[in-house]
Amino acid sequence: MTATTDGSAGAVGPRAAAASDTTDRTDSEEAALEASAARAAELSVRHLLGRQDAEGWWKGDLETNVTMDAEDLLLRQFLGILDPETTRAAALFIRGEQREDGTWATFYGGPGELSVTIEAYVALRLAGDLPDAPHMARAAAWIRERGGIAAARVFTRIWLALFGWWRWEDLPELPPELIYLPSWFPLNIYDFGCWARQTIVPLTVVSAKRPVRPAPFALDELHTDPDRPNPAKRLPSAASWDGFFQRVDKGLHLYRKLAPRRLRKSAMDVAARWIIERQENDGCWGGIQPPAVYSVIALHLLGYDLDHPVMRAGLESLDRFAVWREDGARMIEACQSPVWDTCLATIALADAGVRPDDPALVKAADWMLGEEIVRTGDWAVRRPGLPPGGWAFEFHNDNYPDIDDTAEVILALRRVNHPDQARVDAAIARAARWTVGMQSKNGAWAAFDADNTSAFPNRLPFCDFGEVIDPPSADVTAHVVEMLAYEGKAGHPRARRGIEWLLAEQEPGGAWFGRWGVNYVYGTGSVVPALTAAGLAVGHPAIRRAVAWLESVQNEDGGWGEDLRSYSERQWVGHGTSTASQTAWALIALLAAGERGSEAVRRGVAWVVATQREDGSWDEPYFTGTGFPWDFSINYHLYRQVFPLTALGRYVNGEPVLRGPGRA
Ligand code: R04
Repeated sequence: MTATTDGSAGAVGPRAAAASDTTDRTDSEEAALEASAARAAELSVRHLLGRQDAEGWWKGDLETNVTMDAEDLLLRQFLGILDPETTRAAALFIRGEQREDGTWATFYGGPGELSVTIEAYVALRLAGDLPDAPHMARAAAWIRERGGIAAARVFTRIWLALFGWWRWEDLPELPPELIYLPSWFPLNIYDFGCWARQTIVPLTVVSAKRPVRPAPFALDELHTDPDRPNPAKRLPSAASWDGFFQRVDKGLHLYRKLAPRRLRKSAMDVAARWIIERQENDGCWGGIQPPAVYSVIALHLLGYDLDHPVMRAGLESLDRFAVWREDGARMIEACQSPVWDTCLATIALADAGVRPDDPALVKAADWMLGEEIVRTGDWAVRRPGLPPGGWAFEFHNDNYPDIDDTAEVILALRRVNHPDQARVDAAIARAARWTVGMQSKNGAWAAFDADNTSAFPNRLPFCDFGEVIDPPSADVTAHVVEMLAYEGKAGHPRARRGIEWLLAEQEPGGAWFGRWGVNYVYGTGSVVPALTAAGLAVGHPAIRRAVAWLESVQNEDGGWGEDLRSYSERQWVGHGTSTASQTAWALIALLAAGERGSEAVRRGVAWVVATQREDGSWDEPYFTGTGFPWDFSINYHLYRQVFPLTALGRYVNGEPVLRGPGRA
């Protein structure tokens, strides 16, 4: 969109009447906007400081979709530990998320989704909602219309098979013997992204055991034809990859009958050991809810009683994913984001002018230092010998620090004047060395692993949901490049390769794809500040193209928004209702590109100021984060506070100046 002259700067106060001296008018408008931006930043700082935990961290709710809540109830039903209070509170939440048409979506404003709707429906039946209740009948009719249970994803059908509502025979096979494949062999467990691996290893045990618990009710209303569970199943040509892997799956079904019993038993023992070795200090697995759920089921099937220490800790960790709301509803978080939220809040506060030695920032830095991961993890399978360092996203995930958090924590620590600077420097040195060592062969960085790019896992019929590999992405690579630049290493050959990769990755329209945030606005908002921090001139053609793209998708109201549908439909790329976090990402990029005085920035800042609430916060019903693009979306409840503050801070105070070996 080209700059308009009518302006949307209502928040800044009434425009001066047409003056003959346009320069003066612009200057006073600029001053008014700066003043209101500074006031908004101050309010926001106060709000954010008020939300810091006494231990130094921040954590916003991590909102996803009701499969988390439904599966939590199904798990408890399966284990025989479903209690009325949990059921009531979870059902209250699930009911509140149902849409007008009877369905459940995977994100705010999104379309009804079959697998989510089935799981939510079954959970409500567990809670006692009857099939002929209007909200249930609407859901069931919609489910049948879409092909019923047969058309649901594999995960959903596994959950139903646990109660005999689906036939195990009609699910893809994934044998536990998988765990024996060496790490150089195609489809070995280390070819899967860490989250998929942590989910799949326990599921191989579950699907080998094929447990069926008595169903508390029939579910005929969700089948289109209960006698022919999967009428749509047709075998694609053997010459295609899909056809090939479907035949492999047929072979695996046959293998199930022939598998030597002792081999199978020892494979499951190895899997159990693998799972138990990876249980975190707090009893969870990988810091995310799904692996914990499946690990608890698998271990239970292998004979671990509910009061075995491993099981007890596992079940207690599941309770910690629950957020109890004021209305009595209970929401399950897929994951908790304290490290990520804390480094982003620290950056926001520092860039908004909170002094580097402010006790709040020192406390945050202290807490982050205590979270440093000092032991090796499964990432070392691909990078043996690389010394450990870095940070994970969650409270407890020592097996998997991630590259994104590590880069951002370093950027945050460099903004704080910590009394023990030697300790900070040492932690950063370890973390930066680890990050550099995790560079993939193509010169870019992924979130958790290096060179996790095999094409095979995605081909398995078992893997019909989400991402199952962890290839490098522009957003993570940008954060690493930005960190290396501020560490004074922009000229290092490793950083140069990352920069070259980013430049090659820019799309013809001028934007970068967003893997962990929605979408091109996030990618572009990540890459532009990284490239300019690394010394690329703001006049570089790549930067100019990015600026032009951002300006072209600015909304009439001055903000930016990009709908999650941009992952599946081109026409949504760059488009959607304005949100606080996405507007901030665009502004952060434009400011880094030297556009501070532009009409686009002026209108964007005015939008941020105008939409702030009285208590200094912003609202954001839209989901602007992703676990997996399209399939699994995240509403990070702190994004709406930290990113607008970062943008306002940089608008008011200029680009960040960091301590340490970089620019300071
Ligand atoms: C924003 C960048 C930090 N980092 C990404 C971390 C995201 C944290 O949130 C989640 C991560 C997840 N992974 N896998 C799942 C998941 C959920 C999150 C997951 C979801 C569903 C199923 C299995 C796994 F909320 Br089923 C990595 C780079």
